Amino acid sequence: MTGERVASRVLDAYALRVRELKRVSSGHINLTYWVFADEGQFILQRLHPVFGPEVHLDIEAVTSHLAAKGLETPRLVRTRRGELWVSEPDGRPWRLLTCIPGEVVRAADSPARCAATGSGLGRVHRALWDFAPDFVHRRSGVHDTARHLARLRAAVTEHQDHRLGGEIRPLAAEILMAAEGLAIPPGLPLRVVHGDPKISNFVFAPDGSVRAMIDLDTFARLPLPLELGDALRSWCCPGGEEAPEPIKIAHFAAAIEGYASAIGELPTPAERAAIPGATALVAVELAARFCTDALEERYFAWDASRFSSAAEHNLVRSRAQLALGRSVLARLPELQRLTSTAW
Ligand code: GN1
Ligand code: MG
Repeated sequence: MTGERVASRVLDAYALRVRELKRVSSGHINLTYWVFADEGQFILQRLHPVFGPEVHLDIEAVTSHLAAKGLETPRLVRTRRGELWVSEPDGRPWRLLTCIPGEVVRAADSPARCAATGSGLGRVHRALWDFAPDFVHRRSGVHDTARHLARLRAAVTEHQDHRLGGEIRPLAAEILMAAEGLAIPPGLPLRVVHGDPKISNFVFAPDGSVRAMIDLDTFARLPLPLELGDALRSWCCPGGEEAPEPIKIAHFAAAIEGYASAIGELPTPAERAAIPGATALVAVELAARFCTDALEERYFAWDASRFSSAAEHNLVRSRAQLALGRSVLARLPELQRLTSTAW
């Protein structure tokens, strides 16, 4: 059965009069549809196997907390039977979310955009600072860099005869070299954070401010610099995630100022100081993940209208993230100065 037919069957579980269903293709992970109903607009998603259905209990807890603190957030819509998700016969969970109207962008187009996004992320972190959820769903090793690198090494060994091996192998070697010595200081506290704060996971209001964060499957306790590093590696490249461009310093400065002004004195000096290094770390780690997927072709969604295979697309993404990570390392003292003056 096509995704669309399963999607409309899943919608029968909800008390909605559906008018139209449209595929949304921007995410790399979950299959997503935009639902137009008499009752309003919604987002219907089939969960990627990397997440278990119990993640919805966490989403419900986090979004209740955010809403109680006055923040806008998508909320899970319960089925007619009061359930938070629907299990399909194919075994894959689906869920329906309210839709936050606004603009979603694939790249941060200006320092002002970065300042607004920094302030939006800071507000979310601040609202979650005193929140102590018992997360039911745990996706371990999200930023276990050593494990991502080990996977890349194993994939290189396993896929010796890959048709793009001549391009992928040297790139893998460069990634492994760039990753050497990259780490955040040990012993940093764990904070409740979004877990995937890339630019396309924010919804903007017409005045440019952040209305809400979306893609709520990844909330977790993480060292704060890794969350910020993931954010900044995404926000500080106006060409987008696939452009092999160096980090944009003006974007970084605006982002970190926006974040600092919203979060205030909550992060410790050690957490703040680790942010620039973590930005390089997450970029190189993501380069490794994309490179592994260039060999394995099984994890990230890819765009068949622009590339002839997952390998080609992930190779481009991997190169871009490596270039970004290297440029962060080259400008580290400057980024550290900007970070310390932001607070
Ligand atoms: C994935 O689902 P999406 O596209 O928002 C990935 C993130 C990566 C990101 C890179 C669960 O996020 O970890 O940083 O792609 N999500 C998962 O664009 O692996
Ligand atoms: Mg997303």
